[in-house]
Amino acid sequence: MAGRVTTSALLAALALSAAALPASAAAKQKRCPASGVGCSLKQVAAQSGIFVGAALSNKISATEKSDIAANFNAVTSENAFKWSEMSKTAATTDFAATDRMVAWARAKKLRLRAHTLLWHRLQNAPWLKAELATAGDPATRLRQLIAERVTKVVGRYRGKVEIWDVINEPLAIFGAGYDSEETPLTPKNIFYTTLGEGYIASAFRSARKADPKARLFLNELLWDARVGDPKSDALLALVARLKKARVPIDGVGIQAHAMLGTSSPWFPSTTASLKRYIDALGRLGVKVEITELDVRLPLLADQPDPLAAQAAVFRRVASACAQARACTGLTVWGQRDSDSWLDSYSLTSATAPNSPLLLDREGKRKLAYQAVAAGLLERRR
Ligand code: 9MR
Repeated sequence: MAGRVTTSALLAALALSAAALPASAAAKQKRCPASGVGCSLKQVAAQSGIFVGAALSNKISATEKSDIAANFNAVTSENAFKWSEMSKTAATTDFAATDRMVAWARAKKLRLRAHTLLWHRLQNAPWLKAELATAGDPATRLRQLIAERVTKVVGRYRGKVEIWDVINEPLAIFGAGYDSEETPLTPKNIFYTTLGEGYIASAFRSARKADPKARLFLNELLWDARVGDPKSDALLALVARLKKARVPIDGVGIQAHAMLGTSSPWFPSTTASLKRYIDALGRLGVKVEITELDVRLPLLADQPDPLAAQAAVFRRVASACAQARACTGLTVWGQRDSDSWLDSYSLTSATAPNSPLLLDREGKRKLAYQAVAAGLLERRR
């Protein structure tokens, strides 16, 4: 239960040890068997109708980019669209990296998910706090800055970016509220503390106006996406409020970083519980995507076969997505194990290599790759 997760449980879970990685390879074929054997995830995506993607960082090599084009039919910008990356000062917006990414995704015929327009926790505009501190009316100034950013960025890529993560992680890390105070793990939510929950609706409305055809998502971090879990229920309630207020939200992203140990809440509890949760979101009238899936291998070091156990976690998530009609996509947070953010993140770098992805350091397919394929092929069309 997210409500019961504590910082010490998180840190204890993060302290587990790592394991090495074998790999498996597969050849191409047209119609995939239920096991997915011999198929790329790109072929699985075509057959299942579920988009399968990977996050693309600004830094990766041409080889790794070609991994994405060969294995996936969708891509998410890992960092390029974040406010901190695009606007080093209040007066400037740099489109060089995002232009390159949009052009590349289009050339490779990959669906692009642009992540993200507003995120208070990390990679927010570095100048925003000072700007609001000196504004006569901080709320009016913030409303104006949000409208300007959303209109400028979404408008520039009108018709070229299929999905926007308009809002990222609005809710508190643990529990059901908002980050109203600073804590050691997170700054306060400056958007919420300045404007209240209405900041979410304003951003969605500006985005819809800037590109009426793009699909607009709210992306959230859940430790255990399950009806009855306080944070998961808070997200359901938030989406219900937005829908009731006719806010133009098309979808909800469930990040799915499986970072915690099996002794603490695990993502997801079971395939059935995740499916039930996606169904509950679907009944509110939104589509759902698994947006940032990764599974830290060190957490499974005590298992007889850690790579098989890792594959089983991936399988549970993929199966739930396939079984829940509202689920339209599954994205992993990087391609090769060597690209993962977890190896440089302060709370997880001690257990590097975390090896949380579908391709090993050489780009070979891991057991987890096959597991995602088999899970997604459970979709009946
Ligand atoms: O993968 C991203 C990493 O490169 C950045 O340094 C980090 C900064 O916070 O953000 C990572 O991506 C995050 C994503 O944007 C939102 N959900 C959590 C992800 C991991 O922190």
